[in-house]
Amino acid sequence: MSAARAALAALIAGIATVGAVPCEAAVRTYYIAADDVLWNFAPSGRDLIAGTALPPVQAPQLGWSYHKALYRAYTDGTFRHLKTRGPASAYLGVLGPIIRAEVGDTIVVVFKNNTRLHLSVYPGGVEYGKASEGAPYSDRAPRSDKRGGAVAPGSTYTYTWMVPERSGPGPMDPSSIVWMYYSHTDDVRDLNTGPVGPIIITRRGMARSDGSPKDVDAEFVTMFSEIDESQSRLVSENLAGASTNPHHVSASAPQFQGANQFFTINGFLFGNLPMLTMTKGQRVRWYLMTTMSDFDFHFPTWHGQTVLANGQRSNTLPLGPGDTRVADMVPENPGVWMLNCDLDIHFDAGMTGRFTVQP
Ligand SMILES: [Cu+2]
Repeated sequence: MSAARAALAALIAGIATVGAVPCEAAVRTYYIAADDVLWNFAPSGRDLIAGTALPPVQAPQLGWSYHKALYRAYTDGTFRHLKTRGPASAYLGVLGPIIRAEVGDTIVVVFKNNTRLHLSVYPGGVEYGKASEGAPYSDRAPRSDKRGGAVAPGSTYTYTWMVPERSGPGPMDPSSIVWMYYSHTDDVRDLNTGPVGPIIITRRGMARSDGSPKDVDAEFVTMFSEIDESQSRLVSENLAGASTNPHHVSASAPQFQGANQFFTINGFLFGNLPMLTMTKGQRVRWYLMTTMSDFDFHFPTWHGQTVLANGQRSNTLPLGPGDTRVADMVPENPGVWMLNCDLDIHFDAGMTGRFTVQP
């Protein structure tokens, strides 16, 4: 074979290889800590939907601020520098950082537990071995694989998750889908304590270098969640704190549970969700999540626009406990519009936010 023909053969072989593996698989590493954060459900002190003061705090409601254990992103494995959230991401609220990957990638989460509780990071949808499941239960796994299910206070643990085809969008899905990650050490109480975040997986060949889908201009993640502070693992801190319990409420007070349950969007009440801003004609993708309480039946409703979900047109979508959904919108109608849960009791309880469509 002549040198020229050999070079041509090598070139053709190279093209074939590139064709079979269109994108190089990436290892995406995230440094995420659980931190004790004093969280205010309505930081403006106002009902921004009604344009009035907040409803009065009625005992035995503690108030509007509670200690929560929240996932937060750090710049590196020293966990000295918190990654600050810009104004455009402030709406994520109680949600942990968005973990992204393209099908074929590997996700590494270095988790530091800065709280006094044993916590974990359990991921929905992706592929993991027992050492990276983040959920402790009787499963015949060796002791050496159990530490990730309940990471001790002050400890660091590394989870490795793979993203095979079955973790990415299905045939009817758009180019990216959402899963949840959350602490599964004490499943029910952990979610009321706080640590939860989104995992966005983009179809192979459809991701930008940061993992976001190429065919979308703006993405918003909203979690419609009942947060029951009476079931939080930090309830004793909240009862003991002068700033969280100024009126010295007792946990044995009648109606304590009902008075400290909140129906929130990303942990915000009464329109305090920071304004979501998009532009007319943009390709906007909404990722919707719920937590798993007995009352986590929600009906996200967009005013002024419509969405496409699984090829069907709607302006309201049903979500049951633990659901995740994706809805695509091309906003056409400029203005300030409400995003709310359409269930009456949740709407009345402040499960409302707003978004702006710029002309
Ligand atoms: Cu609702």
